Amino acid sequence: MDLKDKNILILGLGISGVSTVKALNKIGANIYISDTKEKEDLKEYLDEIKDIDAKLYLGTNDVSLKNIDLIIKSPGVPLDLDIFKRANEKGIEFITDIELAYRIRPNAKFIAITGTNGKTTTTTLTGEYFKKAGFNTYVVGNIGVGLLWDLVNSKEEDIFVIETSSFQLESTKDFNPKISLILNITPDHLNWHGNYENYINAKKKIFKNQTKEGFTILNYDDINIREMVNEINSNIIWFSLDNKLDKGVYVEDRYIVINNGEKLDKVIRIDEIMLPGKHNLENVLASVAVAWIMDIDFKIVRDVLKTFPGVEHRIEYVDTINGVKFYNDSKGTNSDASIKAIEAINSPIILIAGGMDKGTDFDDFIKAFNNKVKALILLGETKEKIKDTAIKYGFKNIFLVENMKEAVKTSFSLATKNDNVLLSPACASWDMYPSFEKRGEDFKASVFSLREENNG
Ligand code: UMA
Repeated sequence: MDLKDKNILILGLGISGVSTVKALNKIGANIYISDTKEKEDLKEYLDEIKDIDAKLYLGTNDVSLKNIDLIIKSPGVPLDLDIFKRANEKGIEFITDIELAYRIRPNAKFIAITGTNGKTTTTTLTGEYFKKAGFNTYVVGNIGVGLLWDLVNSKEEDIFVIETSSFQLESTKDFNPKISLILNITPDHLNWHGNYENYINAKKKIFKNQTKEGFTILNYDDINIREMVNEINSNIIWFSLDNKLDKGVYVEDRYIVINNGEKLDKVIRIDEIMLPGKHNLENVLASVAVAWIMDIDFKIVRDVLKTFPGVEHRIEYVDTINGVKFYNDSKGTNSDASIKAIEAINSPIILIAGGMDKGTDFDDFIKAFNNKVKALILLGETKEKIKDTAIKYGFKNIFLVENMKEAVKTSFSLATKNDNVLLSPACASWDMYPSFEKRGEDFKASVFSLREENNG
C-alpha cells in the first residue's frame, strides 16, 4: 500500500495515534490529526510528535474530510460519530492501526491474540518464547504499545506478537495474521459494541481472512468459540483444559501434552509452571500451541514457563502489612476476569471493586464470592449497581468509598492477620483514571503509603 503523499486523518491522539503519526511521517504521508481533547490535555502525546509536520484539529472530531484519502481511527473511538457517516458518504475508508499494519506489510509474521481475558498474559508469555529462541520480537497492540511505529522500523523476518482488542478488530477489513488465537469469550464492552453478538462478531474478524496457509488456535472448552469452526478456512489447532483431544494441546496426568495426531509429546509438568491459577493454565496451553506451530524448541518453552512470573496489574502481589496480603488485579476490567482472580486468591478476601459502567450485569460476579469474600469495598460509577446486586444475593458487608486511598484504608481497617485485600474492579477504569495501569499504580501507591504509616 503506497501512502506517500496521501492525506491521512488520524482520529484520536493517544498511544496508538502517536505510533501511527510517527509511522506515517516516516512513510511520507501528509498528516492530519483530530482529537476531542484540547492541547493542554494532550501535552504528553503532542510532545512525542513535536518535530512532525501535522495539521492539528483539537477539541473536536467534527473536521472537514475534503481531500482526505484515509482515516486511521484510534481503537477506542466509537463508530457512531458523525464523521464516519460522512466518510461513508464520500467513500473514504476508516480503519484501525492493525489493519494498516497488515496493508503495509502483508507478509509480516503477525501472531494475533484475542479473547475477553488472558490476552496480555498470553501475548507477553508467547513473546518470551520467541525472544528466548533468538527472534527479533515485538510484543505490541492492546498491551499498551502502538504497533505501527515498531512495524515501520522492523525487518520482514521479525516476529510480531499482537494483543488485539475487539475495538481494534472491529474496523479491520483485510487483516490476515499468520496465526490467530482466541482464548475465551464472555460479555464485555457491550456499551461500545451495542450488544454481545456484535462483540463476538468483532472477535471473529481475527480469522475472517485467513486461508489454508494460516493457523487459528482455539479454546475447545469455550462453547461460543467451538461454534465458530464452520466459519474458519485456516488450519484449526485446539487447546483444552478439560478435554483430551485427538490433535492439539491439553493436560494429561498433570502434564501439558501436545498430540500431533500420531504421537504425544510431554512439554512440562504443570506444577513446574510459575504462573498461578487455573485461568493461567489456559493461557499457557494457548501459548504452547503457538510455540508448537512455530517450531520453537520445547526446552525453551519449559525454561520460560518455569520462570515467567506473570504481568503487572494481573493478580500481582504487592505487599504484606501486619499479615494482610495486598494484590493488584486492576486488569480485572470485567466480571469474568475478576471471578478468575477471586478463584485464584485464598480466602478470606476483602475485595475492592467498581469503576466505569460497561452495560454488563454483576450477577455472576457476586455469585462467585462463594463465602470467600468477607467484605466488599466499592468505588466508581458502578458502586450503587454492584451494591444493589450484592444485596439481592444476600451479601451485606459493603462499604462505599470515594477514592482508592480510602478504599485501601477501609480494607485494612477491616482486615485481620492472613486476610487478602484484592483490587479486582470487574469494571473499566475510565470513570476515574486514564487507564487500568494508572488505577493499579494508584492502588499500589496507597498500599505503600499505608506501609509507611505502619512503621515501614
Ligand atoms: N478520542 C477522540 N474521540 C472519541 C474518543 C476518543 O478523539 O470519540 C481520543 C481521546 O481523546 C484520546 C484518544 O482518542 O486522546 C484515545 O484513543 P483510544 O481510546 O483508542 O486509546 P489509545 O491511547 O490509542 O490506546 C489504544 C487502546 N485503548 C483502547 O482501546 C480504549 C489501548 O488499550 C492500547 O494499548 C493502545 O491503543 C495501543 O494499541 C488499552 C485498553 O484499555 C490497554 N484496551 C481495552 C481493554 O483492554 O479492555 C480495549
